[in-house]
Amino acid sequence: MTGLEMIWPQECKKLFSVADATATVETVKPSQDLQQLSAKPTAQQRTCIITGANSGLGLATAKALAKTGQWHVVMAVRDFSRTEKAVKAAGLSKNSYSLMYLDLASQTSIRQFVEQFRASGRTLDTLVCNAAVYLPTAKEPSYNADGVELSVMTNHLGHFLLANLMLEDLKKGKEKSASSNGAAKPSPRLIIVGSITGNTNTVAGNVPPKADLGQLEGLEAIAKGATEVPMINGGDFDGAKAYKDSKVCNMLTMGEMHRRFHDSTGIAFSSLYPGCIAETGLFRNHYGLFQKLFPLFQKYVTKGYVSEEEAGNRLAQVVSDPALDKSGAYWSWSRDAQSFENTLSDEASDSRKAAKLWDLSEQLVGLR
Ligand code: LMG
Ligand code: NDP
Ligand code: PMR
Repeated sequence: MTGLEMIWPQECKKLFSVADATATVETVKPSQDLQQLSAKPTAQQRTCIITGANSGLGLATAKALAKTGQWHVVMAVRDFSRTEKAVKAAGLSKNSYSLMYLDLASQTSIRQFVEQFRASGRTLDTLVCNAAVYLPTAKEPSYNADGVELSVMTNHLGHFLLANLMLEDLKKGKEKSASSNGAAKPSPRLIIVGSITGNTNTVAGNVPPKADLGQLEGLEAIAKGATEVPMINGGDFDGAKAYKDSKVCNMLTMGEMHRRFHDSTGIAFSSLYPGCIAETGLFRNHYGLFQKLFPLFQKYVTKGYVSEEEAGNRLAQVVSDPALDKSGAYWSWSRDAQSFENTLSDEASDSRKAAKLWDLSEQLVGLR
């Protein structure tokens, strides 16, 4: 491992968190050295970026795609040494993956990531917005350097900005494949991981606290200049609700992208609930007792449990299975592991709310 590889994440963290707050600190230039750390995809491979690919669902999906030999996975992560360890343990071959630094809690880091990806000259076939934080035991909200609550920023706004910026790259990928002489490549895909707990048309979605974005009063307040607004609906902080709300935003964003861009770009936008992967890092902030009992509850009571490996195969299917290329779809799997298109809750499929969320989110990430 080179020195740069070891210091890069720490250095970036410092720079990005300050840069967002003050806008006066110099941003980090794309580094040639950093790009050389990573193998490039071969001509036969397609490229898939996965955010938060160092653990849980993201890592399992990276493994499933890498082992096909047809995919090169760009693991967009904030901790290189942990990712390297995970990759070694999984035995991924050198040219099946590369690492790029991304902190979704920082707009600067997201823009830097996109710049670096472009500087590497790669073509993008699929973007998977997978990373998330869940802060169920926090009594007080945490904010990023811009004063935005961390679950909203990481899970929704960070991915909203990334997905919008990378539309350009996905479109280029499509143009390239159309003009190449080889066999026609499948359409590019943009996948945003959703969840059952954000959907109130299910039992899981009715466990309190329930998702409810209200009329987006909290986001409106931020757009008018407020900082440290804890909840999207303007209410008091509740970490479990903030997570479920962010998942509703993920699913609304997928639907809105489909309505706005599918016909003109040919990109397939989709979301999914991969099953309850009850042992991932997502629950790292939950009580110890919860971490012990929750997998048992899901295995033996709800029967909604899936292993990381199975969930990774499911998301990999959404990335690459020709049968799952429908745009605007929210995928789920039945007990016998068959994929089917599921129905979103009223709120997660509300196109008026999606349009308002889009408008406010654009303002909050400086897209207009
Ligand atoms: C909150 O607790 C926490 O306070 C918060 O921090 C956060 O974690 C949040 O959602 C996350 O939860 C909520 C509370 C809700 O949950 C609990 O306290 C229960 C924890 C359960 C976790 C595991 C328990 C394991 C126990 C059993 C172990 C089993 C071992 C198995 C061995 C088996 C061997 C054979 O809980 C409640 O408030 C309780 C009641 C809520 C029930 C709500 C159910 C809603 C159903 C409504 C249906 C409505 C219909 C919908 C329409 C469906 C349409 C198809
Ligand atoms: P994990 O905690 O294992 O994975 C989440 C990943 O997100 C980690 O790699 C984490 O990186 C990364 N991440 C967190 N914050 C940031 C950030 N600021 N910038 C970049 N990356 C970040 O959880 P899961 O694998 O369970 O979660 C993956 C997705 O699956 C999430 O979208 C979740 O909502 C969804 N999901 C999970 C379910 C489950 O039962 N577990 C069910 C339904 C959906 P780091 O290690 O650096 O913190
Ligand atoms: Mg839930 C009936 C089916 C079912 C399913 C599929 C899930 C998935 N859960 C179900 C039911 C219940 N859960 C019931 C009846 C209860 C009350 C006992 C319950 C409780 C519960 C808690 C406390 N469940 C939880 C929590 C969490 O902290 C998790 C959460 O809400 O995170 C936001 C969670 C989850 N249950 C799920 C899934 C997939 C989660 C993980 C969160 C997610 O990614 O959406």
